[in-house]
Amino acid sequence: MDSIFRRKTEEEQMKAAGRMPPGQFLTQKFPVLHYGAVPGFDPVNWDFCVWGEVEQTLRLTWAEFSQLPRTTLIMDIHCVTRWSKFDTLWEGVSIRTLIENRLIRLKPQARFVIQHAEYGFSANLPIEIALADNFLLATHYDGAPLTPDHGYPLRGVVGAIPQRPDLKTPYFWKGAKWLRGLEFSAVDRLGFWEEAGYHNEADIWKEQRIAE
Ligand SMILES: Nc1nc2c(c(=O)[nH]1)N[C@H]1C(S)=C(S)[C@@H](COP(=O)(O)O)O[C@H]1N2
Ligand SMILES: [Mo]
Repeated sequence: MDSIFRRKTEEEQMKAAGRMPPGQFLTQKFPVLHYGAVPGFDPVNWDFCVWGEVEQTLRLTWAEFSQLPRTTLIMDIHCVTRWSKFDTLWEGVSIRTLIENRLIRLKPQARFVIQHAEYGFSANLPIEIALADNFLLATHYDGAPLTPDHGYPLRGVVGAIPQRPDLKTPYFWKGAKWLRGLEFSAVDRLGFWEEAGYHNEADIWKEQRIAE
């Protein structure tokens, strides 16, 4: 009972604060959503690759990835199936850091980023969003390594930063769990859910859920 009242109260607070996109409800749980099975992780053979419109392809082992400078990020995440979770804490590596450290050197024609994950899953984003403060290559959620069903060891995450209405925010599916690589592209290419009929831009405030 207690938690039901708390949920309603918090939902009203988020609405009043302008943090609740249309058609969403607040959840205090962390639902698990994906297509297919949860892959295993083998730290010896796992790698993270960057290719496409870059000056040089990059391949990092798990040991190397774990040494990269880290960023923490608190944001609200909004799933197209209508649950929203507020003030979620993530830790990982930002693509911008990889660029600043010159591990990634973009060619000028790079305009889109396609996340490639285990089992061929992919998610596409314009480069402006993937390099913005509300996108992270996350290894940790809420101070602990990701659990296998939430994407261990690495996933993309994207959400809304309440103090940053200037940032475009897509639905949470635009972050690929079990991420293995990034492809920079001059042209846009639909990812897994986008190919299945979900909206390519997926703006949470415009309720861009399904492609027209
Ligand atoms: N690899 C992979 N990543 C994925 C998906 C998927 O099917 N496979 N689904 C997306 C969808 S639809 C959502 S809502 C979020 C859910 O993340 P969660 O299970 O951690 O809540 O993961 C996204 N990332
Ligand atoms: Mo989703």
